[in-house]
Amino acid sequence: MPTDPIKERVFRALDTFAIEIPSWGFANTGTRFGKYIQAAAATNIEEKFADAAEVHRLTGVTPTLALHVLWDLPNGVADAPKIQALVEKTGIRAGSINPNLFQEAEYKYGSICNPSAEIRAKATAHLLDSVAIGKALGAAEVSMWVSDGSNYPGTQSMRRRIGWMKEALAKTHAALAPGQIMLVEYKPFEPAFYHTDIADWGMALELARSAGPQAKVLVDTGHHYQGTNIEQIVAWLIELNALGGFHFNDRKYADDDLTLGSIDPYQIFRIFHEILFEQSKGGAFKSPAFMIDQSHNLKGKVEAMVQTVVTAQELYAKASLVDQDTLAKLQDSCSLVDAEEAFRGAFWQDVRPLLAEWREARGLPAHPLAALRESRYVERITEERREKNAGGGSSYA
Ligand code: AOS
Ligand code: ZN
Ligand code: ZN
Ligand code: ZN
Repeated sequence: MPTDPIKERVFRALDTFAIEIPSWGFANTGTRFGKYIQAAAATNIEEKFADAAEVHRLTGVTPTLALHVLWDLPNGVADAPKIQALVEKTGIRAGSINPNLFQEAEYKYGSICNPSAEIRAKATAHLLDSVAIGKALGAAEVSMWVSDGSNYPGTQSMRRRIGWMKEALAKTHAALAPGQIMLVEYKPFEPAFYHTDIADWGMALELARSAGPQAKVLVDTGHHYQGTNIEQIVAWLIELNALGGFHFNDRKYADDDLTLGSIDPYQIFRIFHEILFEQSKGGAFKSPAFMIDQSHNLKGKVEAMVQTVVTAQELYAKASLVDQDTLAKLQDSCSLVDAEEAFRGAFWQDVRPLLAEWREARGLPAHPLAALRESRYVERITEERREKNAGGGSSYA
């Protein structure tokens, strides 16, 4: 049987591709103006695991669920056995553990960067508890988004807060199990609107480095100013062995948390290209954690999650079509138009038929969204959860 090199390349890429889905993607969310209640939204952790299992059944590439400590394990590490039971029941493993340093009123002026030593200690204890949860569940990453910052110039000492942050991160790092990774996420603004304590990848990188070797940077694609060359940041982080993972989503204006690839699919393709370029060199590169961080306020949640996963696979498959050797030669000879054509030519390929073939070869539904509709899963959970959501649903479930 003649082998098809294109198909082989795409299949090889797809076989190693997995993406983590967030528990908060199944719960009721909204905007700062109000919450949009969906009858089918998950109202508790059992339902979140059930939704995750359905997405995994349909796509085969979402074996882990990111957990949010405050929302999913309100009693901290004491809730780990309950989660473990759900892992066993559904076959979905615990993914990244996300501490919550932003919701409690006490954190109004900051958590680990708060001028109050007492509040800093409380926030640090929460980070240590998150590490303990990760250990109990065998979760690979503790994923930290620190929302600390200030709204007005002169109201906080940026310098002293750097010191407090370093102290808390070092303590957290010291508690990690071997192999456990601490991810440091950055974001330029929101909820703070003058200064954010970890505002960009340079700050995140320096903080990760000062915390220790198991700390890496997390790139959320929605956390950059307009026009930022995100793939260049990714290239640098790979170069520095500091890329820990991604929070994928898309945006038009700020941290919009829209469906990956809905606004600018070429950008995700370019990011994947940097990963695949490094992989093609055949070294010891450990692929970063691919995670989804989206809030579907208007779309149906399970449907949107399946659509996201499928889109991520399509863009990854497209990026795998870039012929690295050919591209390198064209770059060396500065054949600009041909190099660009070799690059964007891969982007313009329709890989959907190949994806359907790959899925069938792996015993998965060829068309996950159609299979979701046929299963009537959404109709079923809508009926089951309607009552529970009628009163407004619990916040973030
Ligand atoms: C917030 O903007 C960050 O993207 C967080 O990573 C994320 O949305 C959050 O951790 C969910 O709480
Ligand atoms: Zn994020
Ligand atoms: Zn965000
Ligand atoms: Zn985001």
